[in-house]
Amino acid sequence: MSRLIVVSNRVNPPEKRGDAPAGGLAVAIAAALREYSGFWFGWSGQTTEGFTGEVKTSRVDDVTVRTIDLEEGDYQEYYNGYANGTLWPLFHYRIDLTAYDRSFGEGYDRVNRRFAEALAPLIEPGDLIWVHDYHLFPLARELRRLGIGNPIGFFLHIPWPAPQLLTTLPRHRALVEAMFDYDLVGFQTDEWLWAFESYVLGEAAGTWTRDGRMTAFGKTLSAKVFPIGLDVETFTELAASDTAIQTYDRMAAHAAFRSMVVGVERLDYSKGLEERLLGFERFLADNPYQRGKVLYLQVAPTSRGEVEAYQDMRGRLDALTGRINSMYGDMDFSPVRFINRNYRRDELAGVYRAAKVGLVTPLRDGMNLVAKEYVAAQDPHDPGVLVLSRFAGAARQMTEAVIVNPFSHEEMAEALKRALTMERAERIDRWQALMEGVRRTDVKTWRDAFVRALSATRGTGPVSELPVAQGGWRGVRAFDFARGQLRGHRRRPEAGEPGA
Ligand code: GDG
Repeated sequence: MSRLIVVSNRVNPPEKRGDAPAGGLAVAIAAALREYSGFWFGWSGQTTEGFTGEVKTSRVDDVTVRTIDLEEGDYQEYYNGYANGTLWPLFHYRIDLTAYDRSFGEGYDRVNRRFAEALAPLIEPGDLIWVHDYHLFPLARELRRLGIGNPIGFFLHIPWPAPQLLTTLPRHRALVEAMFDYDLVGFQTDEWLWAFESYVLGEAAGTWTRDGRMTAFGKTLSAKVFPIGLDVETFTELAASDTAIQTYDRMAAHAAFRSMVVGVERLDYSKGLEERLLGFERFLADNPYQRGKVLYLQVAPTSRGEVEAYQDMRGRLDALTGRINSMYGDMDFSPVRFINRNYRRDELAGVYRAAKVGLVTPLRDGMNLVAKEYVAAQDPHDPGVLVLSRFAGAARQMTEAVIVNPFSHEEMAEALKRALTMERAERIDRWQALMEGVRRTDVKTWRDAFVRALSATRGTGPVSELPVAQGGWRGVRAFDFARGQLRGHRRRPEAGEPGA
């Protein structure tokens, strides 16, 4: 069987399964690699004075990891710069926060080249290479330049922006062209696939081939939807652990007859924390009889603390929390508890279970695994209610949640009220449907579907002639999201095209 080589920016498998670092990607990849032979390649998280390119190999909780160190300049330009100062905000629709700095782009290309040069000698014929996320868009291009012809797939964990936004990026065309060095490109939802398709067809004169692939820049790729899921088995084990139960008891005692609402995420502007606090404030303002009866706990460990936009946000959140607590608190009670630290996953499971409402309201999110974790941690006989932003990829699947527009404080307040007063029978019905979906589309389904689709590609070969549909029409395909598959569209061939 082929080996699977997973490549991502950071390589950080959890040391112990209960003790994972924050970040959905690490959790999902570690689960995938326990099942396949192969290794996980990427940055160690360390910086050195000069770049050595030395690859270090180790084994962490049944996963073989191979890492390289980066230079300080790489870290600033590639990681803090282009990846998290340019691409992350742009791909989360925040062009107001996007830094367009040429040196960042140069650092980004340099690090992708360094990754490729360190990885290429480790690749054997037959290996499947699976690249993750926005830090590494041009990695396949660099590997192809070094003569690697293996199948290479790419999975984007975050949204793909609408063309109107992407075209604000100075080198947008080069970025999309580099995608065509992959054989397979996966997105979390149909919405992100459509946005990609829209750029390729509209800006790059691309087309769909009859067998459901996309052609542009003289190259062809498969583009598909693979919604990421939870490692449900491991997570439900964690939720039943002693630590989870102790945390549950502690939280239940702390809430002391109050209903607890919980939010858990990395401290990131895409997660809508300010809007959530404003929505909660509105809820307290509109519902005086709920004051003193509801406690909102927000767990938000620091992430990317060196990027300026993150530091600014921190100050605003502290001010907002202070305002709500002084307005609606009492001598012995504060309605908002904002905790800026990392908890163990088993502790989080206990916190989720103790909360009557899981408030997951990002402004834009590729998928959002917290929504799925909240559901998986609930008591089947007395489950809490998930309030979920319509702008999370997860909302495409989790339609039985209370779906909300996080930009509207009124809607947020109403959704909270509805969730907190929902009858048990309705909570159980909704939870059962949600849990069935969480189980059906778990991390294994995601991983196996991607690896199967990648194995079915051929790697780089000569670009074949565009197939022409019968009757002189060229086949163009679009995604049918009700059926989860591509459906055929047709358009007239243009003058000069075969079949015109
Ligand atoms: C990206 C995409 C996509 C949070 N706080 C703590 C902690 N966490 C864990 C959660 C969850 C993970 O971090 C967050 O995953 P998300 O999916 O919600 O979000 P991102 O980190 O932005 O992940 C996202 C994901 O990739 C996967 O494709 O869903 O859309 O943005 O697992 O539990 N974990 C621990 N302590 C904390 O305090 N241990």
